[in-house]
Amino acid sequence: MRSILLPLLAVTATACSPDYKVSPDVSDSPADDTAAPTDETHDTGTPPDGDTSEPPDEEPGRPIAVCDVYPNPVRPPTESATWDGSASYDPDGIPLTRYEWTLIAQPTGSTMTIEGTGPVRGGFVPLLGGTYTGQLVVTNEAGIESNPCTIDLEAIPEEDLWVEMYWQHSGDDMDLHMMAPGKSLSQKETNWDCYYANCDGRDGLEWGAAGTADNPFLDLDDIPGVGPENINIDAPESTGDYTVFVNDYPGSTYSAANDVTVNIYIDGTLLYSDTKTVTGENSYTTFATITYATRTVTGY
Ligand SMILES: [Ca+2]
Ligand SMILES: [Ca+2]
Ligand SMILES: [Ca+2]
Repeated sequence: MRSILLPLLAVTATACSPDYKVSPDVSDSPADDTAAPTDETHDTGTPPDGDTSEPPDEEPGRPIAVCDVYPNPVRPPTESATWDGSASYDPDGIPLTRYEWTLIAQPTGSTMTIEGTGPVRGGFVPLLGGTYTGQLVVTNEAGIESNPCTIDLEAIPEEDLWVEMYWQHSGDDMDLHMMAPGKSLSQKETNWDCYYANCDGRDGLEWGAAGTADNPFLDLDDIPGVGPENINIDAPESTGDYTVFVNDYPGSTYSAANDVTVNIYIDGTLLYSDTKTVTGENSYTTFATITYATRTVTGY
């Protein structure tokens, strides 16, 4: 099921090519003419990886920036992507001296940057699901800049149920909670409620059938910042409804209004996103119930 739905999301979310390439490959670009392949110089101007990057904007006298990123999609919050501009070139053969990668778009609630220097920037680990857009400008030894290329990196949860939360103002410790199917909020903060105190890391909680596939895990926990936190389940139970709520934990006092956002993905597709304003301390705000059997999310 997962393998069918992931490409569908990618098409919907980006209007980009659904063809995910995991490494730069200049050898399979269709040749424009019958000239002998010249992989090292790209003297035909054909975009070496044009099916995942916007085509280079050729202009006489300018170097050409060529964007790639892999793996794509990437799995939050643990898998690392690499932005790769090493296929960039100068049609006149002038050496390139500068590669400027910039993250020009990312999901709301994400504050990432592309770190490092040079054409290849690894170690990019998205915490939130969604689209991250990188832009590259290269400069040649003569000081002439290319036009920018851009490429979208999709961060798509692999778990069949993925709940993520972030909030607006730091200094206010919000906690993400999820109740097991069929359990009421009166059982919160027991082992039928997955939250920071009992569900952190890959130990999770034993819910459902024997084995870990239907167990919940809190992958990310945050206290001083603005999140994100996330709870996920590889293969959710099909009986009953999960309930997602947020506790404004009183350990850090911040009683002014704070906007809290919860996003819920089922089978890799974002089905729910809502922002609620939370004020005061130690309140419990219910966001949604999840009926996995019918792949539905009901907001409150
Ligand atoms: Ca927290
Ligand atoms: Ca289990
Ligand atoms: Ca508060």
